Amino acid sequence: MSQEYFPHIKKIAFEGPRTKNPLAFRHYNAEEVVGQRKMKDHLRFGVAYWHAMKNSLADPFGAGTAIRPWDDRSNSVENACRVADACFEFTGKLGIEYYCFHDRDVAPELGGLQANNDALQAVADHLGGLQKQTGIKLLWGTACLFAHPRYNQGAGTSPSADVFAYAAAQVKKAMDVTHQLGGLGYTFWGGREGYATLLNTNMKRELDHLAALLHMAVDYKKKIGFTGQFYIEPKPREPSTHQYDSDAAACLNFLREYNLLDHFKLNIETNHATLAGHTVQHELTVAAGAGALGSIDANAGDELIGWDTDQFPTNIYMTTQIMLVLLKTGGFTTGGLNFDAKVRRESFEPEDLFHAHIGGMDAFARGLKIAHQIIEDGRMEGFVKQRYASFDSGIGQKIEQGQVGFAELEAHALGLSDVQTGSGRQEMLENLLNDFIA
Ligand code: XUL
Ligand code: CO
Repeated sequence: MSQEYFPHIKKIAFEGPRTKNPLAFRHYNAEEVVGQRKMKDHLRFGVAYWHAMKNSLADPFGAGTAIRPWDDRSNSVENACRVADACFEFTGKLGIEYYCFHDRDVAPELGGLQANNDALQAVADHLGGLQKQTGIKLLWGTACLFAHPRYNQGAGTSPSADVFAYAAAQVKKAMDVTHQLGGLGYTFWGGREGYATLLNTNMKRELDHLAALLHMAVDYKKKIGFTGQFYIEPKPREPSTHQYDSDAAACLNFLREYNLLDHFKLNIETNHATLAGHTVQHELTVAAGAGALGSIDANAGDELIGWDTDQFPTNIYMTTQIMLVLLKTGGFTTGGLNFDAKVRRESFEPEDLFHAHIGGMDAFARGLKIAHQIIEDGRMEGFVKQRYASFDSGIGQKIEQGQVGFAELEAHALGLSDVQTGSGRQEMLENLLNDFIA
C-alpha cells in the first residue's frame, strides 16, 4: 500500500457532538465502553466491498457516475489488487475492522472457471497480505450467483443441472478463499433463487435442489475445516419476482424442513425486511426467537420509492430499535453490522463514501447508547414483563408448563366473573422511547 488513494482525508477521529468537522465522528468512539463491551466490539462494523468499492452508481435510467480513481474498470488482477489497496486504506481510515465481499467484487470474471478461480486466488493472496498489514478482518465472504447471464434462471434453483454444477464449483472456491482469509462467516443470498412465473416452475424440485446445494456446502465446510458461521440472507424479491428466502420466517421454515437449521443463522438486512412488509426489528426478533440471529446488513430503504435502494442508515429511531433487539440477545458473536449500502448516484466523489460511513457509524453509536440506557433504566422491559405476569403463576404457569388442557381451562374459565387485560400502553411506551432519544 505505497500509494495513497484518499490523500486529502486523514484517519477519521472522534471529536464529540459539538464538532463542526464533517469528517469526524460525533458519537462513534471506538474504545468507549458501553455496558460490558467497547463500542467497536458491540457494533463490529463492516465495509461492503461491492457497494463501497465497485458500485458505479448506475441506475436503470442512466450510466454510472462514480469517480473512483483507483479503479480503471479493466478486467485484470492488477486492477483488482489496486482496488483492494484502496479498500483497505479506506476501511483503515474509518477505523472499521471488518469487510465483506463477493468473489466477483474482489476478482475479475475472466471467462472459464479455471481462469476465474486463478484470478480469485491471486487476489485472495493479495487480500491476505493486506489483512496482515492492517489487522482488518473478513466478516464474511460469498459467491455472486446472480450477476452473470448463466444464472438468469437461478443458481441452486436453475432448471439446468450444468448451471447448478457451475454454481457449486463457484461456492466451493469462494469458501476456499473465505477459509484461507480467516473469514468469520459465509453468506448465501439467493437473489435469483426464486421464480418469475409459476407457469414454467417446479417449485418443489427447485427447493429440493437449493437444499441439496446447502447440504453440499455443509459437507465441504467440514471437509476443509472451515469453522466460520453460515448465514442465509432473506429477501422477498428483486431481482426475482418471488424469492424462496422471502423473509426470516420463510428461511427458518426452509432450514427446518431440510434439516439445515443447526448449520445456519440469518443475516438480516433492513431494506429486505421492509420489502417483505416487515420492520427490521421484526425480522431480527423472529431470527432471535429461533436462536438464529447471526449478522446484520445495515442499510435503509426509501419509504417514497419502495425499491431496495440500499441507503445508509441515519434514522436514530431505527438504529435504537435494532440495538435494543441485539443487546437483549447478548450481542454479536460471529456477526457484525455490514454496511450493505451505497451512496446516491448524485454523491459520486470519493469523499462521499466517508460521509456515508461516518453517518451510519454515528447513527448506530447513538442507537447503541440509547438502547443501553433504555435497558439499564428497565421501565420498558419491566412493562413487558408485567404485561405477561398472569403466566408467571397460577393457571398461566400451568399453561406454559403444559400441565393443563381444554377441560381444566374450561373449568377455570367457568369460575371467572370478569375477564380483562390491562392497557397495552403503546403511546406511553412511544413517549418513553422518545424521552431517551431526546
Ligand atoms: C442484495 C444483497 C446482497 C447480499 C450479498 O440485495 O443484499 O448484496 O448482501 O449477496
Ligand atoms: Co445484503
